[in-house]
Parts: sequence; C-alpha cells; structure tokens
Amino acid sequence: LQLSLENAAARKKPSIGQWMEFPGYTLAKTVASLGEDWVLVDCEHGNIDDRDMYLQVGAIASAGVSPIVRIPGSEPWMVKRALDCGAHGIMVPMCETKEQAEAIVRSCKYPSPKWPRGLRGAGAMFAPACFNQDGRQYLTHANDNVVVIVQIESRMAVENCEEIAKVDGIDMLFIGPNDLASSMGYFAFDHPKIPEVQEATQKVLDITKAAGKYAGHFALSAEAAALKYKQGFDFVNCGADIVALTAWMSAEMQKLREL
Ligand code: 3PY
Repeated sequence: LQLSLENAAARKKPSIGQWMEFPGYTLAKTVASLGEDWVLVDCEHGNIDDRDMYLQVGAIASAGVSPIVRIPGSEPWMVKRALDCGAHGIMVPMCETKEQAEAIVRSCKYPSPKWPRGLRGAGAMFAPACFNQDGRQYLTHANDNVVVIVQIESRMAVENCEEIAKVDGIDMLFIGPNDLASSMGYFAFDHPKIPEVQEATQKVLDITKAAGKYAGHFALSAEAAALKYKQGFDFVNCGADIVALTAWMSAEMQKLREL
C-alpha cells in the first residue's frame, strides 16, 4: 500500500482526498472508510498533537488509504516524527525558496548513494506497518516511496516556484490559496475571484507540470475540487472534517427552526 499518483493518472481519475483537523483514532478510521485515495492529517492548523498524529496515521493506513501529514513548519524533527509514524506523504507549509526546498528534501531522505546529504535517522519503528512492509523493506524503499509535497502560498514562493519545482526530490507543489491571497494583500476567502491569485495559480501549475512534478490545490467542496482537476491539478481535497460537521449541523438546525 502506498499513494500512487501514477496509478491515479493511469486510471484517468484524479486522486481524491479528505482533510482532517480533528484528533482521534476512531474519527480517522471513519473518515478513511469513505473511499478516498488519501487523507491528510493537518498538524499545522488542526487540533492534532504528536500522539494523535501517530494514532490517525495508523488508522488511515489500516483502512487501506494513504495518510499524508501536514507538519506545522519545516524543522527536521517535525519531518522525522511525521515520517516515522508512517506517513505516505509529507506536506510542508510555506516553502518560499529553492534552499528551503532542498533542506526539506534532505530531512525526508535516508543517507544513500543517491542522497548522500540525507538527514533522516534510521529508527522508524512504526512506519513499516503503514506500508505493509517489514523494517528492512521500509528502509530500502522509503526514499522512493514517500511523497514530498511543498506548499506554494506566498508571493515570494510564486516568484521562486520554477527553482523550487526543479529541486530533485520535491514531488509536488501544492497551492494554499487562502494564504496566497493573504500574502498578496487580499482577504483570504476571496481567492477564487481574485484575478491576481488565479494568474499566479495558473503560473505555478504550468511551471510544475513543465518540471514533470505533480500539482496540488486546496478545496473544500466537490465543485471547487472539480474546477481544479479540470484546470490540470493532480491532487485536491474535496472537504475537511470540521467544515463538514459545522455545515451539516447548522443546516439541520436551520431546517428544524423552519419546520
Ligand atoms: C491555504 O489555503 O492557505 C492552505 O494552506 C490550505 O489549508
């Protein structure tokens, strides 16, 4: 079991994912039973600590779905914890330069002939089970199997995205449209209707594809995700647990008030 974007492309179907902000094993297991290709555990903005990250990543993998972890920053120890618990992919917020992207790749790779400057320590005790592998198989294949995703979500990142996309070991550039709009001086939630944000989004998509890398985008509904897939993105979530819960509960209460 591992996230295979190539398979998704060959099936001519986008890879479909969900996004988790809440903590907990049972919730992760429930969310991961809905037929996704991947579920993202958001340790940047979610209420998810190190212990819950371990539980949720294990729950998602045991449901046959690829767990992706968004870490809070880009410190090597954050990368280490997320990969050691068994994430199939890691998402790092706010990558703005080629140097930052190179440092992230070093943190993700075990030292090897291809990655002599890899920094990852060899003690992943729990990750092999999340790949249905033993420890030796995991250590042998992790450098190739783990998907390394950096977020492009500032004006500076857009300016530098060609250099970032070319960094060996970066597999995907993922646009955070809310932060991108904020960094350009707009209200974050207005991003779909801001021409400057949309031009930057198209530029990042074109450059990412030209570099032979995958492109991802954040979305919170099927309609928004479909627009991004049609535009050419490979990897888009179509919701988030807290958004689903609050929208459903408030709609039901509203209905009840009107009955
Ligand atoms: C953004 O929209 O800025 C994101 O990073 C998604 O959470």
